Amino acid sequence: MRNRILEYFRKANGAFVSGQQISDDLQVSRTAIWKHIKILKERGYVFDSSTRKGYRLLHAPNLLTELEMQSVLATKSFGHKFVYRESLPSTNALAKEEARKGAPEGTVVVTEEQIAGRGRLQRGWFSPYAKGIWFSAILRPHFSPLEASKCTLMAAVAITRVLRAAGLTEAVIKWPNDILVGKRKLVGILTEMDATMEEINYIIMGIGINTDVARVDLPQELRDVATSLLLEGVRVSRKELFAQVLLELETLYFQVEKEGFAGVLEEWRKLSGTLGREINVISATGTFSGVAEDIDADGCLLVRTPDGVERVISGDVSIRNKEEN
Ligand code: BT5
Repeated sequence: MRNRILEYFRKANGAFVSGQQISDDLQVSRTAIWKHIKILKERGYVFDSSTRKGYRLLHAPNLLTELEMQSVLATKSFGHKFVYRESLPSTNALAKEEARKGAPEGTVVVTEEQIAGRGRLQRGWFSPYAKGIWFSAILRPHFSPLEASKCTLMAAVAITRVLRAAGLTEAVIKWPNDILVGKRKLVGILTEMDATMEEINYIIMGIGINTDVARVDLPQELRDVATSLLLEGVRVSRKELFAQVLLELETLYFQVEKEGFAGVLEEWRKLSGTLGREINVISATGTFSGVAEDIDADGCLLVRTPDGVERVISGDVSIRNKEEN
C-alpha cells in the first residue's frame, strides 16, 4: 500500500496530490493515508502539506530500501524477496542465514553499510554508508557444484555490461573476481556455496560496487588501489544502477541455467583486462609469472610460463607493469 501511495507522488513530480483522491482511488480511509505518510516521513521522505491542496513530495531518501527499489526494479524474480537493513556486519552472512531458512532463489540482501564486509581469504571489504552498493543474491542452480566458481565470472560480465552502458567504457574484468578501471578496483565479488558432492544447496553471490566513494572516504591503504564511479567522473543513481545490475544478473543466470556457461565465457574473454597480459600469480601451488593466455571451459586461467601452461583454479593475479618485464 505504501508503495502505491508513493507512486502517486512520484507521478505528480513535485505537484500537490489530494489525500481525498488517493483515498477514493485506493479505497482506504483518509486516516490510513495519513498514517502511511507519517511512516514515510519517519523513513526520510519529506512532504509539504496544505489543507486545501493535499500533499506533495519534496524529497525521497537516496537509500536502497525496498520502497525505493520497487519503483525501478524490472526483474522477473531477482529482488522480489528483498531483505534491507540500514547496517549489517556482512550481507553474505545474512544471506547465508536466509538461505538456510529456505529463502527462495533470487532473494537479495542489501545494506547501506557493512561493518565487517568480507573479501576472499578473510580479507576485509570497505563498505561506507550509502557510498556503494553492497549486496548478496541467493541462487539455487541446477548445475553441478563443479560449475559454481563460474558464477563469479557470470556476475563480472553482468556488472561490466552495466558499467559500460553507464559510460564507464574502460571497465575491465581481472580474473577471477575484480572489475578494474586502470589498475584500480571498482567492484569485488565473493561467491560462496553450500553443496554436497552431487548438488548445490545454495550459492551466495556477494557483490560490492563503489559508487559514491570519494578520495577522502578511502582509508590510506586503499587510496592507490580502489576507485569509484564518482572518482571516475561517472554520475549515476545508485538505485537505478542496482536495478540494472539485478536485471543483467538475472538475464545471464537464466541463460546459463538453460544453455550452460559457454556464452558467458565468450563474453568474459572480450571484457577481460587480464588476457594477453604479463601477470604475477599467487596460488595455492605457488607464486609464478607468465602471460595470461585464456580461460578454459571450467573458468580456470591458463598462464603460459617458460615451463609450459599452468592452469590456475583459484588465486590472486596482478598485472605486471611494463617496467617489470
Ligand atoms: C573481493 O575480495 O574483492 C570480494 C569483495 C566482496 C564484497 C561484497 S560486498 C557485499 C558482500 N558482503 C560481504 O561481506 N562481501 C561481499 P578480494 O579479492 O579478497 O579483495 C579484497 C581486497 O580488496 C582487500 O584486501 C583490499 O585490498 C581491497 N578492498 C577492500 N575494500 C575495497 C573497496 N571498497 N574497493 C576496492 N578495493 C577494496
